[in-house]
Order: sequence, then structure tokens, then C-alpha cells
Amino acid sequence: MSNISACPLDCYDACSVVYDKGMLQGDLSHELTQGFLCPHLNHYSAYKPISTARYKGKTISLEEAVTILKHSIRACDASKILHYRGHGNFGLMQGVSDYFFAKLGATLTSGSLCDGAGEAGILAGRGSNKQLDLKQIEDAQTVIVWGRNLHVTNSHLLPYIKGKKLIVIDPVTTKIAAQADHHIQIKPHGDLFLALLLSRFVVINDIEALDFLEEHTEGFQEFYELTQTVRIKSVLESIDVTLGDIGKVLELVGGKRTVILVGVGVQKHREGAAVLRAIDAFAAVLGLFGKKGCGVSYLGASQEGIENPFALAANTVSKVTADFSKFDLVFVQGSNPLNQMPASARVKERFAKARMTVYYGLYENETSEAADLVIPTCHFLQKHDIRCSYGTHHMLKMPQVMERESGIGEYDLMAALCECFGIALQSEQEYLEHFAAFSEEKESGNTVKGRDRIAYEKGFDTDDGRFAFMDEYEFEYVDANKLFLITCKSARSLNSQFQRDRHVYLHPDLGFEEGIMVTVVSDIGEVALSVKHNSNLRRDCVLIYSGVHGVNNLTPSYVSYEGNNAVYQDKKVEVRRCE
Ligand SMILES: Nc1nc2c(c(=O)[nH]1)N[C@H]1C(S)=C(S)[C@@H](COP(=O)(O)OP(=O)(O)OC[C@H]3O[C@@H](n4cnc5c(=O)[nH]c(N)nc54)[C@H](O)[C@@H]3O)O[C@H]1N2
Ligand SMILES: Nc1nc2c(c(=O)[nH]1)N[C@H]1C(S)=C(S)[C@@H](COP(=O)(O)OP(=O)(O)OC[C@H]3O[C@@H](n4cnc5c(=O)[nH]c(N)nc54)[C@H](O)[C@@H]3O)O[C@H]1N2
Ligand code: SF4
Ligand SMILES: [Mo]
Repeated sequence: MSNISACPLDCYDACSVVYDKGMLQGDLSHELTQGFLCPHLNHYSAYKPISTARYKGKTISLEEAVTILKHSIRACDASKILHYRGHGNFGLMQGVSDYFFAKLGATLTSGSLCDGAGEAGILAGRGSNKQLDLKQIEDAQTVIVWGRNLHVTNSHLLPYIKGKKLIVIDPVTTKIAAQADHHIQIKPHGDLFLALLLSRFVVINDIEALDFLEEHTEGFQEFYELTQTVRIKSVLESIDVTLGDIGKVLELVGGKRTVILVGVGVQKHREGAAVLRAIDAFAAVLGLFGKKGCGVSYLGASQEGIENPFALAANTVSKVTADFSKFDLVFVQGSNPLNQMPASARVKERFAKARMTVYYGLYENETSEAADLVIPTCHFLQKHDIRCSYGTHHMLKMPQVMERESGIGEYDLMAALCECFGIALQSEQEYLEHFAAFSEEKESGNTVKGRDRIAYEKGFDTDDGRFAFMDEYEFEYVDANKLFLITCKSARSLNSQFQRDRHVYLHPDLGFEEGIMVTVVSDIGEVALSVKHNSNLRRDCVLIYSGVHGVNNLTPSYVSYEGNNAVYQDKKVEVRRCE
């Protein structure tokens, strides 16, 4: 057995992992991993997977569970079956269930709880969502980190930005913000205006890339006119940014090879697509595309250039608004929608109304507790897979490196179902080889074939090959007097997996003593949490991490204007002392 695998988690980094004598270590030879893992994998064995199947609270054998699943599927009209899959494991073989359920005629999901709004904005401007190669980050002179929390969610990128001029735009003084040459502690929701104003001042200061704009873009004049509709003084005041901030950014980027690392933080609003489109526009005005040491990095298309044999046409419902009560059978895989979907109190009620609910996952959580049938999977070291990533071009094999102790892997479960329902399925080996054929071996590690070292060097992927500037946007500031909710990722959990936080973080000046219980209230719902102080927050913000039990009682069920994405930071909140 090989002892090299890859971290299965939904993360920018996709670390290469060495399994040795019961221990997990970061692969020293891997370009990005550089020998270290993060707390999730360093403490991986501390988190105990579900060991036995159960039905209506009673322990059953795995064989019984599979039999119950087969009977339940057979008893339903296929169109009344919902397959709801998340990315608890990022392996490509996870998708084998999409294939089975699509062939069966079941309903799948579309849209995203994650990065879909931003992606829609990028697609509209560039025609594709290509990743920024690590080499370009390495070759940059100035780095703008815009709503991405590098130390927590993307720590393997830190060596790449060392020694560069650093600008951070984040309402929280994160660790990376504290190290920046300039930190703009922007008011949440202010990024669209900041990006528009930055573009305008690039032109006012005569540092726009005239040749690039002429040759590679469309609609610049209309875009410039759009930026002129933003009233400088009042808007800067409302987003808490100064002319000094704008001047500092222009000083650090002017004439410099610049990369912008954007995270999901900026797009958790209805207008999330416009935010990314405006950030891209700022980059285009500076001519940062298609050049060495330049570019905009977001969560890129992880499967670019890979043909997915599991993706078939199917009916879908939105991942954000899926109404479980409308289905006779709900099959949840690799996700914890009862805590991670927005408006989760309503999600929970609706889940209880579905005739039969199945949770197929690794750990216990809100969804496993509520499901009728629980089928344990096995963890990544105990099954074969292969993965790519939204942060790098790497493609890493994940061979089985230890014996299975409990649970059933995705391929084996779907093979049993395909056989029962007369659906043709290739062997696991054939699929693994199919995916591996899209990779090539490089010194820097296995990489997806055919990816551009310098994205958009040969033009954009829009119909006319030019970058399409935006010429309008929709924007609405809500509930001026309440507090902004920031709900981002924590260091100890991967969304709702691993060590979940239980606090609400407030600036000490808000007057709530540490340790007391408060109720955080939005017009969607409420959650009671104990207070911790954090003076890195703005005084108009409340921070509750992703994965905290009940955080999504506060968040709305509607989707972003574009991209069919959840909007976790659209609703403002109040904090009340518990009686
Ligand atoms: N440790 C850990 N790592 C993870 C995850 C995890 O749960 N834990 N989750 C993984 C997943 S699923 C994803 S999608 C990625 C996401 O990783 P990131 O892209 O880093 O996303 P977040 O942590 O949600 O938010 C990033 C930053 O955005 C800031 N922010 C919030 N609102 C705004 C705003 O209005 N404007 C600006 N400019 N900034 C804002 C937050 O303060 C935060 O510092 O991380 C992955 N990695
Ligand atoms: N408030 C708030 N809500 C958020 C976010 C936020 O920042 N704030 N972030 C959003 C984002 S970016 C995302 S991506 C979503 C994530 O939301 P979910 O997709 O629900 O992700 P997790 O909470 O990590 O749950 C992953 C599940 O996968 C299971 N699992 C792990 N490995 C395997 C495996 O190999 N096979 C199977 N079958 N199951 C496995 C685990 O048991 C766990 O139940 O949450 C979203 N919700
Ligand atoms: S940094 Fe990301 S890829 Fe690396 S071990 Fe941690 S979760 Fe896995
Ligand atoms: Mo995500």
C-alpha cells in the first residue's frame, strides 16, 4: 500500500498527507504542503466517526441499513427523491452518487452555500473562473488580501506572500490584517463601493492600463461612468473608508505586479456577484490579467479541464432553498444542512416532514440526529479517491492506506444501489483511472493537465475574448441601526466538522460582559450564545463562526441576485441580555 494520500477536506490548500505508523504528517516534498498540516488533520484521530448504522434510533447492521435504503427508494416515485450532497469530502469519487440518483430520475441540487455569487460575477466578466497559479502569487510585488482569512483558511499560502507589500481589506483585524502594510477595516457590505471608487481613482491618477483596456476589454467607458455615479464623500463615510486609504492602495499597486486574493467574505450578500465583478474590474483597469506576477484569485473552478463521468442532466432544486418537506425521501450526503443551510430552524421543521430521511456521513451532527436512517461512511484513509482543489492546480491521489474499520464507502454503497436498480456502473478502478488521466506529474506535484500558468494570457473566455465591464448593479443597505453579522470560518472547525465554537464575539465597548448569555436576534430568528470579547472587531459587528449550533437561525433563505448562492451576511442583528 502507498502511504501518501491527500487531505479530503473542503479547503483551498489540498495538502499532501503521509500516513505512517498510525500518524498523519504533512508531505515534506509537496510544493504547497511543505511538511505541515493544520489542526483539523493534526487532531484527526480525536474525532470519532459514527461507527454503526441506525434506523429510527435503533442500532442496526450496515447490511440492514442498505436493505432499508433499497426498499425505501423502491417505494418512492423517483422524482420525489432528493439527493442533497455537500463537500464534507472533496474527493471526486463522492460524485458517484450524483450519477446513481440522476440515472434513477431523482432530484439533485443546484446553486451553492459557498462561493456561487462571486463566481457568477467572475463568469460575467471573464467568461470562466480560472485559478491564479501559485507562481504568479510568488512573483507578485504587492498582494491585496480581500475578505480571505489566510491564517485560518489558507495557511499554506503564507510563505508565498512573504516579503511583499501587503494590503488587507477586512472588517476584522485578522492576523494577516495586523501584519499588513495597510489594513482597511471596512464596514461589512462596503466592498462594491470601495472597488468602484478604487477604479475611479486609478483613472483620476492616470495610472490605468490604457493599452490593456483598448485591446482586451469591452465597455470601459460605461463602467467609468458608473463609477462616477458613486458619490465620493458620502459613500466613503458610509463604508468607513478614507481618501487616505484609497491613496495608500494606489501608492502600493501603482506600477507594481499585483495579485488580489479574494475570499468568500466579500460575497455573502445578495449583490455578491457584483462585488466580485467590481473587484475584477478594478484589476482590469490596472491591467492585472494575463501577466506574470499579476491576477485575481478566488475559489477557482476546481474541475476545469476534467471530464466528469458522474455529471448527468437531472431535475434540480436550489441548495439554498431546498424544501425537504416536498420530498418522500431525502438522502443527505457529506453535508449538515440542518445547521449549515440558511434559515436552519425552518430547514429542520421541513426535514422532519419528509416521509423518510437518510443521513450518509462521517460524524454525528444536527442532521444525523434528525434523520430516520443513518448510514456511516468510512474516512478518507480507508477508501480510494482522487481530488483537485479550488486553490491550486494540484490533483492528488487518495489511495486507501489503512483497513476499513466501519462504514461503507461511496463507491461501494452506490454499486449496491446500481445493481439493485439495474443501472450500469463501471468499476471503481476505471473511474479512478479516468480521473487520473487528466493529471500530469510535475516536480511541484501532480497537476491537472492543460491549465494555464498565466490565466487569460491568450485573452478572456467571453464570446468576443474581451473582459466585459459591468454597467449596472443592484444594491440595498438594510436596517441601518442594527449590528452587522459576520459569520466566517473558525480555526478549529471545518464548517460543522471537528471542534465547533459556541460563542458570539463582540467588541468590549458594546457593554456586554464576557461569559454572560445573550440572545442574538435577526428578523429571521434567534440564537442564545455566551459572550466573548474581541477588540479586533468593529463596534458595529457581531461575529459568530460557521458551524456554531444555531447560527443559521439568523440567516435568510433567499438567494443572491446572481449565482443561486446563500447570503449569510445580509441580515443585521441585535444583541439582548438573556433574562
Ligand atoms: N479552518 C477552516 N478552514 C476552512 C474552512 C473552515 O470552516 N475552517 N472552510 C473552508 C470553506 S468551505 C471555505 S468556502 C473557505 C472560505 O475561506 P475564506 O474565503 O477565508 O472565508 P471566510 O472565513 O468565510 O471569510 C474570510 C474573511 O472575510 C471577512 N469578511 C466578512 N465580511 C466581509 C465583508 O463584508 N467585506 C470584507 N472585505 N471582508 C469580509 C471575514 O472577517 C474573514 O476574515 O475556507 C475553507 N477553509
Ligand atoms: N453561518 C454560516 N453558514 C455557512 C457558512 C458560513 O460561513 N457561515 N459557510 C457555508 C459554506 S462556505 C459551506 S461550503 C457550507 C458547508 O456546509 P456542509 O456542506 O454542511 O459542510 P459541513 O458542516 O462541513 O458538513 C460536512 C459533512 O460531511 C460529512 N463527511 C465528511 N467526510 C465524508 C465522507 O467521506 N463521506 C460522506 N458521505 N460524508 C462525509 C461530515 O460528517 C459532515 O456531516 O456551509 C455554509 N454555511
Ligand atoms: S490546511 Fe486544508 S488541506 Fe491542509 S490539512 Fe488543513 S484542511 Fe487539509
Ligand atoms: Mo465553502
